[in-house]
Amino acid sequence: MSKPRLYGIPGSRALRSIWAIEEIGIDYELVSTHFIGESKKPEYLTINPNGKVPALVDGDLTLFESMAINLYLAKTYGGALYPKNPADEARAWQWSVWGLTEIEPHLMAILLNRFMLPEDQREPDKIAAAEKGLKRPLALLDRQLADQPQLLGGDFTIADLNVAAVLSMSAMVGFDGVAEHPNTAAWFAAATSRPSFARAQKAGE
Ligand SMILES: N[C@@H](CCC(=O)N[C@@H](CS)C(=O)NCC(=O)O)C(=O)O
Repeated sequence: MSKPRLYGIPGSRALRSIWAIEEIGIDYELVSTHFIGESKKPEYLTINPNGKVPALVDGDLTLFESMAINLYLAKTYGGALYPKNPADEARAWQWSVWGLTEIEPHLMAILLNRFMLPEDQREPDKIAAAEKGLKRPLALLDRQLADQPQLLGGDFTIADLNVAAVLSMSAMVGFDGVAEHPNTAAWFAAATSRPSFARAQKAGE
């Protein structure tokens, strides 16, 4: 079987899946696909009809959505990165969905209103509301990490990678509120210090 092909660039949500595959350490091909322009070309739309990155092709499987890609990669190739018992497996799904629904929208609101929207459409109030909105999920993360170093216990798993990957947008959007939550800050620093994260950021260079 040919090696998995991942579509995207590190400067996008594809970083999450590049990080996962780098952490797993299997051979793969990164097909550089920019989210502006390239992701809307007809040949790419046959891979991801949403016109977004990342996407994965692995043998007969074509998959979109970063979290689904990461859970698949970890389960198929990731060894200990993927929890073996059903309860921990479900907790990995829980945290992955939680990162997308409870953290990402706030970081996106900051990104849009600080950098992406035309200047006359940016609303500072929305940045303030998003920063406030992040306090509760970050406090929850902090409690989860109070008595254990990783989200599911002692070992770094795909749950940690997925949530840390979503949170890694913080630097890009200029959000420094993670530092207010010491357990979260220590966990996040450890996760993003993994060599696989640095390799993912440079992938395709
Ligand atoms: N929920 C998706 C979001 C993917 C996404 O929005 N990717 C952006 C790049 S960061 C994109 O491709 N945008 C192109 C567009 O919206 O036209 C995931 O996590 O994979």
